[in-house]
Amino acid sequence: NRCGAPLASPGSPAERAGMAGHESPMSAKDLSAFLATAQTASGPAPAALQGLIAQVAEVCASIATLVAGGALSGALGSRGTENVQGEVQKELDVISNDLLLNGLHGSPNLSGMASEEMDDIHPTAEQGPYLLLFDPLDGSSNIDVNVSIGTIFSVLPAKGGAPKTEHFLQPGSAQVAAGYVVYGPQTTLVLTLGAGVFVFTLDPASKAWLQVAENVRIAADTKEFAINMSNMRHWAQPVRAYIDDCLAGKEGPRGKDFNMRWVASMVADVHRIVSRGGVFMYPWDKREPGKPGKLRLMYEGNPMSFVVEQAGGRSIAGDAGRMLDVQPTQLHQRVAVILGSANEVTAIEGYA
Ligand code: P6P
Repeated sequence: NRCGAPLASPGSPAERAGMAGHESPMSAKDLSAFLATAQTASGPAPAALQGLIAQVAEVCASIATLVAGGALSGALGSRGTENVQGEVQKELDVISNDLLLNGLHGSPNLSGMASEEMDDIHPTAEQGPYLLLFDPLDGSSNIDVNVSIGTIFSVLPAKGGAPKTEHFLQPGSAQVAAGYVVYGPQTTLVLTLGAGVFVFTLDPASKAWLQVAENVRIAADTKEFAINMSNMRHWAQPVRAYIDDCLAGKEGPRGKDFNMRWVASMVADVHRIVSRGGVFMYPWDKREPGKPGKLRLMYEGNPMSFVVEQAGGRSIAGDAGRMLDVQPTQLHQRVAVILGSANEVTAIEGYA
C-alpha cells in the first residue's frame, strides 16, 4: 500500500464538511488496536513494546499541539542555550525533550533514554526491557518559519540492570522498533516494529492516531534527489560526479531528468521518500573533515534507516557500508547518510 493512501476516512474533515463524492469510510483502526495484533520480526509485539509505542505516540500528540500553536504556545524562538552538538537550542527543542522525558520517565517499559538534546543518558524510574533514543524535534532551523519538523525515535533492547552508556551503543540492526512523527499539514506517525511500515494520522478532532496505510513500499527507482546543493564545493568527488550526472538529465549518462527537493527537515525529506520514492543524501564534506557527516547515527541515521529498509529501500553510511551494520562507539556520533529508493542508492554506490 502506498504511504498515505487512505485505508479509511473515518469521519474525516472532508466527510464532516459534507463534501460530496466521499466514498463510505471503512472503520479506521486506531494505534492501540493496531498494536494489539502487531507483529515484530520475531512474532507478536510484546505488551511492553505495545505500551512503549503508545506512550511515545501520546507524548508526540502533545508536541503536535504545541507545534500547531506556534507563537500562541510561546514555543518559538531560541532558548539561548547550546546542546551537546554545540547547536543553539530552540524553545521547542527543549520543551519537546522535556515532554518526552517527563512522559516516559516512569514507564515500566524502559530502563533508560538518550536524546540529541542531552549530553548523557537518562536512567528511568524502572528497569524495563527497552531503551529509547530520540531526536525530540528534528529540523530546528524550520521551527520558526512554519515548515514541517518532526520527532525521530529508536527502540533498542535493554541490557538488564542499571543502564550504562555502552548499553545504548548497539548497531541499528538491533533495533526493535523505530519511527518518526512529521508535524506538518497532517501530523503523521510512521512506525516499524520490524515487520513492515505502518502510517497513522493524528485526527485533529479526536486526537486519536488512526491508521491510514500499511506495509508501505518505497519505489525502487526515482528521479528525485534531496541534498543541500550549497555544499557542492565541499563534497567528495564521487558525490559531485553523481549529482552532476543527475543534473545532466536526459542528455546525460542517466538518460532522464531529475528533480531536487531539500526541506532541511530530515523527517520531511524522508517522509516524502517513504511516500513517493527518492534519495536523501547528507554526505561527508570537507568543512569538518574529521566528522563523517552532519547527522547523528543513533537517533537519526539508524531509526530512519530501519524504516526505509522495512519499506524496501536501502540506507548506507556514505562509503562505510550498510547503515544498520555500523558499530557505534559514541552516543552522539555523526554519520554520513544516503538512503531511499534501493536502485538509486545502489547507483550512487557505483560512483565510489
Ligand atoms: P542543513 C536539521 O537541523 C537537520 O539535522 C536535519 O533534519 C536536516 O536534514 C539537516 O539538519 C539540514 O542540514 O545543513 O541543510 O541545514
